[in-house]
Amino acid sequence: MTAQPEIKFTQLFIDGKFVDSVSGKKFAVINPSTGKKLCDVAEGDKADVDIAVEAARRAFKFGSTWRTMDASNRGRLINKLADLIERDAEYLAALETLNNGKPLAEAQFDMVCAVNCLRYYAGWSDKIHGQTIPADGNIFVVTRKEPVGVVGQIIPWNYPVLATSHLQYFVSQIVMCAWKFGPALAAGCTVVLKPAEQTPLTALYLAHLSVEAGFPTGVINVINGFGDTAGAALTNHQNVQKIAFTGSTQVGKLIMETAAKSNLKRVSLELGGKSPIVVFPDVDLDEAVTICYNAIFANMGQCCCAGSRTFVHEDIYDDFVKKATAMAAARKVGNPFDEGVEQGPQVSEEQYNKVLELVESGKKEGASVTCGGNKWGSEGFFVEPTVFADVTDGMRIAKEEIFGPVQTIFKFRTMEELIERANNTYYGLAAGVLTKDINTALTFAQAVEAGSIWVNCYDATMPQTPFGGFKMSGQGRELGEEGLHHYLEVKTITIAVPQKNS
Ligand code: TXE
Repeated sequence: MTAQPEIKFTQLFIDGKFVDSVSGKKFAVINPSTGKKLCDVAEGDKADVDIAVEAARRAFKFGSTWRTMDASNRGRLINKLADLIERDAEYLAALETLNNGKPLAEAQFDMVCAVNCLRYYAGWSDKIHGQTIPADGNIFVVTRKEPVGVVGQIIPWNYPVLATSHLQYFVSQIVMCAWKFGPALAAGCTVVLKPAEQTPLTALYLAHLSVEAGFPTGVINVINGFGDTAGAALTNHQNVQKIAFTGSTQVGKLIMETAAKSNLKRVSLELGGKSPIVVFPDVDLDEAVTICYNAIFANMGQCCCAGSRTFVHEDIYDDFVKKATAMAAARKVGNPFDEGVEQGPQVSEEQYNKVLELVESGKKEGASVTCGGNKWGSEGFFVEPTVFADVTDGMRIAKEEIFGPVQTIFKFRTMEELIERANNTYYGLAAGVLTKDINTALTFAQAVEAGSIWVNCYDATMPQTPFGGFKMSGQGRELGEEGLHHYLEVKTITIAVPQKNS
């Protein structure tokens, strides 16, 4: 077992320094593997958000070091931050595992993903440009892409990290930070980030690394705190020009409302999902079962794009359920620091209770539990890998985001019926289709209402590929070139000239 890492930073990070909160208040961070306190961290609130936003505003001011820096040098700083994460990857991975409960091997892989994401956006820094436009009249017109300004970034505790041999994505706080910092800094914005109250530790360590990387003070600020205090203060702030949020659909709605009522700040949202993964009868069954298993069980099921509705063609349904059950039953649950452990605890007691409550509802509503269905162990927030067969569309487990290690398997007969049922959800984050027939794959891919469609793979999200939701799964996209747009304003500069020339 790897030794548990020392917790080095627990204050707020404002204007390049670690400081206590104005109120002096603190809150406990819990180890999800034991349910016991890991440490106390400073609790930020409106007063701290005000100070952090002011620091971010100063850093963004006309003539500041950040505003006058060559774009290529912004890229160098982002690359330097990536280098430092790489240097300290073992420590950071252990800290993530301690705080979030994810298996250490996954956390280690997350570091690679975070580094890749930052390097991708570092490369964009000096490639963000406008156009010259042949407009009517004796004028010369150029557009510039400018940073939107001070950005508030509010993140959850789970988040996905990246692809292994199965093109399988995992989830962590550090990757979430990379997804948020990368495009914002490449665009030239300054940032106030609020990590999830459950998992502030790696974001704070990243703040520490930003000093070593050489970012000017005030460019990166991190405020620990709760959603309805620190998060709401950020969303409500008159001097924050954009909020990038990842979290629940319910809070996403609140964020839009608050943004509209305060200063019409720009908003991008990456919210929940109930993503279908569909299996046609021409597949290699073992491979299909494995892809579906990884799609739902990765990161304890705490993945926004988890393949949480498994639709299997009736011809192979019974065989699929048998194999899926055997696979889930063999999943190794335990201390996430132990070698070979595939599943740690849910991130918090609240999430653990939510998952178990939904599992109970599935039993009551008549789905068949073929594996698991209970809590696991005697301490911490562990849930048994659970498989439900005979799930029907009206059940709560078919409609609500469980966010746990719970596979729900539905039976389908025709493509037409499948498309209707796959789209019968408020969500639209992702979908998967497993088949050897290209026409079947493309028919489904074109018909399903979701932001990412994976064919014969799942969760294959790379820094280069846009990610985000249709319908109530979000607004806008993260990653790829698309992910930059939300951090940029377009300015049109029109210059009168004596005479135009074509
Ligand atoms: O999310 P919240 P929670 C889903 C998943 C999960 C459920 C609840 O189904 O079970 O949401 O999780 C901050 N103003 N997802 O409660 O509350 C909060 O402090 C501003 C899917 O953890 O949305 C945290 O930093 N901010 C999702 C962040 O929002 C507020 C990942 C997320 O918390 C706020 C997580 C407010 N009023 C949960 N209230 C995904 N898309 O991956 C809360 N916050």
